[in-house]
Amino acid sequence: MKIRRFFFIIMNIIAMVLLMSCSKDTDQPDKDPALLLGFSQIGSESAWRIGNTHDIEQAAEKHGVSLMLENANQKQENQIAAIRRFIAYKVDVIAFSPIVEDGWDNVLKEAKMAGIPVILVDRAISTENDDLTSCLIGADFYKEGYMAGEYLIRKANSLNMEQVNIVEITGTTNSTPMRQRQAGFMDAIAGDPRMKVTESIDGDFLKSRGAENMRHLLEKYGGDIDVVFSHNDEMTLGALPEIEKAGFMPGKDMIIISIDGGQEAIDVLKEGKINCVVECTPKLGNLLMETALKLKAGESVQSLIHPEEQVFSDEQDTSKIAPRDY
Ligand code: GZL
Repeated sequence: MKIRRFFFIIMNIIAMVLLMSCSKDTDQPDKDPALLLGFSQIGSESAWRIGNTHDIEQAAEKHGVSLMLENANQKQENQIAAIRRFIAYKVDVIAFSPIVEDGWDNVLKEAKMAGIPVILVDRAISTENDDLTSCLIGADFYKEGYMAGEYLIRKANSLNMEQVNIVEITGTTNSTPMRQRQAGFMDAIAGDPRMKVTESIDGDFLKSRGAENMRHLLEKYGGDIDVVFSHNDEMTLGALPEIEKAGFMPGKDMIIISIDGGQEAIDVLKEGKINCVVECTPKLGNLLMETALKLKAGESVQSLIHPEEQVFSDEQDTSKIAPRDY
């Protein structure tokens, strides 16, 4: 009798252990995400921006990151509201691409109080408090502008130009790419007395505004325009038909310089209607996920990470430019 009772108790203990281990497994989700990342994206204003969003989504999946991505539709107030939602949701890391450089201190102080690290993607902020963000992952916009200016000097030399009248269609006023591309370009041409910027006008990185601004500039300066320096491909692609409607051949009668390097602009470069496209890669997703995972693990990260970028132009065999997936 005692033996039977002993075996009965042992069997019950084994059954309980097995049950607990099984129930423990079913309580656990199939796979805990590596981290929960809140990302506020500016909008969908350009092929570059759409490519950037797609790359971040792909990188999140590849790294097992649970991504809360919110599109701000070009409004800073929507980005601020999204960051507040991420804080309330207690995400592990917040990342965002600030549409303009100013106006972020209050919401970033709230993120800091909540103990949530913040990564800047693509664009920077201007602040007195340099401890509100952990890292900036984005292009060296000053260098992009400088490389555009260096190309123009080489092009003017090859055409034996004595006077170079430039119109500039800028990106969103007070955004990092606008400020730094303009600064780099102006610094590159500053020492060349032939170079004269007749007007700079804000195109907000939008195709429609590129067209509208080009119409205004053609009405005002017409054939006196030697160069169009545009801060992104969208505005360039908006401007080109207006140049042709006015009876000029872009790439021939006017030197066209653009930035981003999306497929559509590269195709037009190959047609000879754009002379130079400075690359600005939107592929920041892997760098973002690797950095966010390090922050969650309590590891230190570089404060500034610039991707490698190149210049595409009519100085090279453009038929050899590899397909661009944005
Ligand atoms: C550059 C990015 C700019 C692109 C534009 O990194 O911020 O914003 O050049 C985009 O196409 O709108």
